[in-house]
Amino acid sequence: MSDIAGAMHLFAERFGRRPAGVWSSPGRVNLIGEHTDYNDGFVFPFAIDRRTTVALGDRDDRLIRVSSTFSPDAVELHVDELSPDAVAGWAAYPLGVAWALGEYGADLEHVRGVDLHIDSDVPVGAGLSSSAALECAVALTLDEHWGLGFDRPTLAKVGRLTENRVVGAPTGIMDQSASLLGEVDSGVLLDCRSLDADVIPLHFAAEGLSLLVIDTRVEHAHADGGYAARRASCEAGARGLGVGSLRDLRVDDLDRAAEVLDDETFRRVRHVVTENQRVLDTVRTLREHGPGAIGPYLDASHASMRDDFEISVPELDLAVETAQANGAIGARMTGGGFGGSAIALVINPLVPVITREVEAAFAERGYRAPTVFTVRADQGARRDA
Ligand code: GAF
Repeated sequence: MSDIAGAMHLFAERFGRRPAGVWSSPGRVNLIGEHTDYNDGFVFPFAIDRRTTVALGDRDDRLIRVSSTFSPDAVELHVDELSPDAVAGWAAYPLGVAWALGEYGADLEHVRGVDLHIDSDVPVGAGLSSSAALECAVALTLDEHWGLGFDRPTLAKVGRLTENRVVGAPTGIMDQSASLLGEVDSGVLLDCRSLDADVIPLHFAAEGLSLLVIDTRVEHAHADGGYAARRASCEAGARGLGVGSLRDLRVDDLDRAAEVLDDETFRRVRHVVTENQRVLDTVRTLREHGPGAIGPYLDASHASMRDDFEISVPELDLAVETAQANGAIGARMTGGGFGGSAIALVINPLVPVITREVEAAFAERGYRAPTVFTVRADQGARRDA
């Protein structure tokens, strides 16, 4: 587990002195609203109690040196040499964030160098946004240390630019927004067009509910083709229907869409349009009837991703079906798809039952053993020390 004392200790071990400060930012689970963010739509994620921690020390020169618990070697770069493709590998994330801050107007000519040590307990490749946690932790660290004064929505854009240009994944703004704006026991309803965010209490614990994550351990990467292909289909659908983005369509418009678009593009569009509506319905239901009533929307979201958007994999379907068959309130894959995790909202006594049943179902099919654990909605990015 990543913690503050641990982060300070690791920094001291790597750099031989105490850090000047420690910051952290969490991974996220998306409760509902998948592949809607880059279509200007709605998402409803929450920040989780798994965090990436950055310990920072001052330097007298203008070098940025980054080290990580997960790599033996530190990587260093002069501030003047920051660019989207200056380095490869894990260090591209923190150094890319420093570059992206400059793209958003930070005066990098007058900042001094820093040493950063990065630690994390957000699982990598599980669809829980370990990369956004890293980007947002570094963005907040440098923003506060250098006194840049960016607001959180701008830091989210800095993280997205890093992901798009440095990592090469054409992702939207959801993950970084969840990581920066999340609050304890709450979800973030984000309008990805206006970037208006509404923090909404989830009341899971008060209602005796747990949110189970089932990491299928099928690794996904958004820099691969599937994610970009889905995004391209959405853009083609919007063009074909003469709208700026799929956000401009309502469920009532789908009959016309079916006439104009080819079958595959139509199904991609139908997922996005109905998913936007499901996000709004989920939030309304949560407010009016509590979390125990949102299950049908989670289930419908999964079916839509499996059948229309075609981003699920057999392991995710099995996780969802097993959770549903054993009494989950609702279940769906979460994140970009093609692997990663499913989530299931369950009453507390069913946590061990569903865990056991999912593990048994995976073993029976000969799938790699999944990792099953619960998460809580936690605070977004913050300074810890
Ligand atoms: C990934 C992306 F990073 C997000 O922007 C979002 O598109 C998500 O997939 C799908 O909803 O997490």
